[in-house]
Amino acid sequence: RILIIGACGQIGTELTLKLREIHGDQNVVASDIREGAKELMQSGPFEILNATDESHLKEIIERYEVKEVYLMAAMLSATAEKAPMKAWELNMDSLFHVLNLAKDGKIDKVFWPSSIAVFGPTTPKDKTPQTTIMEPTTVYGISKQTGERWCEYFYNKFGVDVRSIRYPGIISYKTLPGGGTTDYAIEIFHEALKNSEYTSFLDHDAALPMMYMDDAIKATVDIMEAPAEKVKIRSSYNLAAISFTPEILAEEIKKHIDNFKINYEPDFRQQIAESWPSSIDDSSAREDWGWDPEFDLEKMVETMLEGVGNTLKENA
Ligand code: VAH
Repeated sequence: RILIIGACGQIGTELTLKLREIHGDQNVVASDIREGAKELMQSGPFEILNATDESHLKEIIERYEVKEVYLMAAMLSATAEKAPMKAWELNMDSLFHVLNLAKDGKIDKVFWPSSIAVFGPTTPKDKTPQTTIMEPTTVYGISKQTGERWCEYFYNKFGVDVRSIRYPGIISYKTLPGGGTTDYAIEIFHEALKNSEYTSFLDHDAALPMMYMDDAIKATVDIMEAPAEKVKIRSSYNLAAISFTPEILAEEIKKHIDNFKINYEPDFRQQIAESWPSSIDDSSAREDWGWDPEFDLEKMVETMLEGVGNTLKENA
């Protein structure tokens, strides 16, 4: 069976539903610190699990005969700045528990998400290379950079088959994100449809690498299904799809909502965004395991407006 830790989060929710579609509902166990979306809770096994509770994690893995683990639980960039030690504990202890269980032969394969947050203000910003200067200035980024080093160490030293992707900002409508710097690119759709106006917490020219959820899920499934010998990088792969600024995103939304108005009131998250790349070179992922995104800016905006629009109607 497969276990997803952090299954009720923004990526976890849709990853769980996709993996249940592929492997069968009963073969994918969802777990999180609290219950989640109805569709997720009703479609297969669920366990309340604190990702830092090693003995409970081990008990669940043994009880369900879990062979693959997707560790999606983490405290994201903005929230982590408000609780550095809690963020470090959650992001790192959970990873050590999973890597050690894999080292002990309890798990055969691990997915662990990294982030473009591993890059910092001294990293080349445009088409950031796979291997380059990494001096992250956020707690979240430091935890992801350290996590990458440990994933590669457990692969090299103990043969643990752990695979990782540096997600850019992920855009989706089924589950709201929790505490990210890129969340403006989701909030903007809800506000545009409700009020035809949005005040962005990032400045007009804050360019960031982004990706529509379906592409992020596709990359996650693809890297986990790739033959082990094709996964040459065992720290984490750069991944890219779209790069845009709040201004460019607003212009695209205006093609659908012509009276849409955007304002800019940058807050502390502007400094986080400025420390990150504006675009990513993902040629290694394309070459090694065939990465190829489907959603460009136009298609993402159309899909988000339709999806958020339907959600607002359902909840009206
Ligand atoms: C965040 N959405 O904003 C996450 C992601 C690259 C951004 O890591 O913290």
